[in-house]
Amino acid sequence: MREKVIRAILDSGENFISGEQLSKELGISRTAIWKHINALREEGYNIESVNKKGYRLAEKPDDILSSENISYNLPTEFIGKKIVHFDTIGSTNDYAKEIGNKVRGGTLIISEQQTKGKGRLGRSWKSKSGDGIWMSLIIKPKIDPYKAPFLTLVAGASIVEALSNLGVDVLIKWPNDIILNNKKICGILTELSAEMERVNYIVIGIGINIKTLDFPNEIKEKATSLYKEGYKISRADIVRQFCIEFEKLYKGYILDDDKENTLDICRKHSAVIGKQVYIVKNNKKELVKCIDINENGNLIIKENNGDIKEIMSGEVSIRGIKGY
Ligand code: BTX
Repeated sequence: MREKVIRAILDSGENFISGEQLSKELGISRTAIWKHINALREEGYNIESVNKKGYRLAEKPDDILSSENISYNLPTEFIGKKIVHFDTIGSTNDYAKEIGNKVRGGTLIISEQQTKGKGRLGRSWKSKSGDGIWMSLIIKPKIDPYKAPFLTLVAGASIVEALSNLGVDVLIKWPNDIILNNKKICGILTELSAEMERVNYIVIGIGINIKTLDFPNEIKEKATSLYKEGYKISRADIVRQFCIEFEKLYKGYILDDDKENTLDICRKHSAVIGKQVYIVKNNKKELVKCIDINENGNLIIKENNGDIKEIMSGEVSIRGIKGY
């Protein structure tokens, strides 16, 4: 019901909508309307109320990651149409896996804070309250499991496009980091639930640092946020743009086996192609040159002895020579 109340207020734009009209349209008492309005104010909506006129939004609810704010008028078919929003949670990926079998594809789990945010290979992801976008997208493509890792690139390319639409140019450090000014602004963690030949669901976890100004010592040198780099962009706008861009690339890949659009973005915005990097595997690191990303989304590297090799995501970490 709260969602219906805020939708009615959003729909009336700059005009006031009276308590009486809301109560008639929604079939609940004026006291109930008043209670919902108070709860919405607590969530952060700046709702003005004027005697004899009613309610209206005093300002655009830019930064609220609630379902009603993000899904409202979102021009997608299914990505982001259902949003589950938490104030705090262990990990949005873990929660997504709990409900993965039960919900429809496109469902997005978002939390203001994570107490056990996860990175790859058992690493942790700092997710302070209100500082970023900590979200997990559940998708249910009818594909063979081996095709799932490419979706990390689809997600990375979608973030590049989403941020570019909002005026921020970022690079992708293959396969799952997004880099701004040589520092990590976003990480992607893709998890799969599958049988031998069938995907049950895939969870794409995305953490984007938005407002953090002070990072803990252990990541100070390699992490950054949009605010820290001088970009004050609303979190809701980023999530909405991400949903739009992801749906385009995702449909292309799943329905038409189109990888080119994603690969194009990943290559053009690569932080590693043409560069020397350390490939880290089982605590050993080797200096190699990155040549390309091939049609399967794997990284092509040249070793010191001249050998060319193909590297699959998931098996290695990559470190730059200087900086991150
Ligand atoms: P990753 O393993 O590539 O990166 C994790 C590493 O990044 C950490 O070991 C640490 O050095 C560094 N790090 C930790 N927190 C941050 C941060 N906030 N900003 C920059 N660097 C950091 C990348 O894994 C995948 C991260 C996915 C996070 C999302 S958030 C929503 C979803 N839920 C969940 O539990 N994980 C995903």
